[in-house]
Amino acid sequence: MACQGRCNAVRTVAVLLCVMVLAEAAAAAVVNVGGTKGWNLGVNYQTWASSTKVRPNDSLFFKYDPRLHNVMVVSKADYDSCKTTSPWSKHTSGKDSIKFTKSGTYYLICGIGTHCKAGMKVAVTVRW
Ligand SMILES: *[C@@H]1O[C@H](CO)[C@@H](O)[C@H](O)[C@H]1NC(C)=O
Ligand SMILES: [Cu+2]
Repeated sequence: MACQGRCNAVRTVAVLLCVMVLAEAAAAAVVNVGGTKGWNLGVNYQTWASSTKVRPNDSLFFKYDPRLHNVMVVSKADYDSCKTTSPWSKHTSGKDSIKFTKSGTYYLICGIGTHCKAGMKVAVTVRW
C-alpha cells in the first residue's frame, strides 16, 4: 500500500467537509413571507402559511415598505385580538430576517393602524 495514513486522513477531512456542507444546507433556508407579494395588505397569509414549510433556524424574510408597515412578534392572545402594545419584538427595517430556533407556532402581525385586523397577520408553525 502506497499511502495508508495520509490517504485516510485526507478522506476523513473530505467526508467531514461534505457532512458540514450538507448540514448547513439543511439548517438555513430563507423563507420569503408572502412569497413574491411580500408583507402587505391584501395577501392571504393563512393560505401562504399552510403551503410553506418552515424549519428551526430558517430565516423568515419580511419585505415591505417601512413607511407603511412593520413586523411584531406577539403572543397568541395578542395575535387573536390584534393588540400591538406589548410585542415580544418589533422590526421596522422593511427587510427583516426573523429566526426561530425552536419548534413551535409563532405569531406575527403588522402593528400599523388596523392592518392586523385587515389580515396582515401570520401564524407560522416551525417544525422539522
Ligand atoms: C439553531 O441556532 C442556534 C443558535 O445559532 C443553535 O444553538 C442551534 O443548535 C440551532 N438549531 C438547529 C436545529 O440547527
Ligand atoms: Cu401594515
